[in-house]
Amino acid sequence: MYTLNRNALINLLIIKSNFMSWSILMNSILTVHSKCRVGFYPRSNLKRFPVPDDKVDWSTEYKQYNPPNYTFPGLHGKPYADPEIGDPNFEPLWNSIDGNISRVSYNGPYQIVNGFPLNPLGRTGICGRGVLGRWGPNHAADPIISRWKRLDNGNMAVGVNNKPILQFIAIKRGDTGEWAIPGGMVDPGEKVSETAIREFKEEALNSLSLADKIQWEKEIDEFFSEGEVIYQGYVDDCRNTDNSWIETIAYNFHDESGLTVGLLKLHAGDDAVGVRWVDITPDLKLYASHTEIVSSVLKLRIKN
Ligand code: RP5
Repeated sequence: MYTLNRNALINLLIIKSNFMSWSILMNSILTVHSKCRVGFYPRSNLKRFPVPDDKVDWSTEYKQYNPPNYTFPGLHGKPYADPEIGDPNFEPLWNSIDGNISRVSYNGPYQIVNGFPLNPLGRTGICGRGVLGRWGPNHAADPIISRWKRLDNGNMAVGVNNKPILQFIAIKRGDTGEWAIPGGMVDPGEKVSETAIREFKEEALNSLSLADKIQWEKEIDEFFSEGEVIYQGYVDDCRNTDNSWIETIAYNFHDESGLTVGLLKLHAGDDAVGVRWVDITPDLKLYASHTEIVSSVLKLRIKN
């Protein structure tokens, strides 16, 4: 159950001021992570140390636990990346707003052990920073653009139990090849809501012709003035480690009439283009925790 601590409350107030309308935050979807506990770590040949379900929690003793340590060498000196822990010039303010970087977790205060932040969801089988830029929380934003599926004659399409079918704009990720929300990482000093809109434009509008892009830019800015926070919290991302993890705020921007962004022609069904309208169905499988996040939009829009 999501507990509304002081940090979460501050974040809520910030979010509320960004949009004209908003909904009650969804309870944190995740109580345990699994996708960041299996197989090889991305962009490495390191296999994660096995972490059985009953040994995920840090409070459970796991004497044999000996995870490999990995920090992607390419992070060194990158403007979006922290220096190494132990570097005398690096004095991060954990659990705080640190200059223009938020090191606050939506899951509440996280522990610091021997100078290293600990993943709030528990062990992942790998320590270090992996390929993530920040130690501790790495903040992302996810825009879920939705519309009702319509037939060629404009009538709403219906699915199981005669219910309307909700669709959202998905992109195909270049790293894992999985379909996902077109989200991205928050730049230092950037408002999370602005990241969501920027990422949508960068990732989903790229397939449009220049003329269409110019026309849509205007429409989209108006459409994006109203959004609803659908989820705020941890993401079960395969890049997470014991000391670095991704958290997100997901916003739903819904085109009820289908007459604005809902008209975007995204080469539906064409996987090669990498962006399309996708039906939100019970068998939908997406990257990281995106299935759960997108499903919560369905719960919000289809009441019963
Ligand atoms: C996910 O990774 C987040 O939910 C967001 O969609 C995405 C951000 O990472 P990049 O796409 O920028 O790599 O965990």
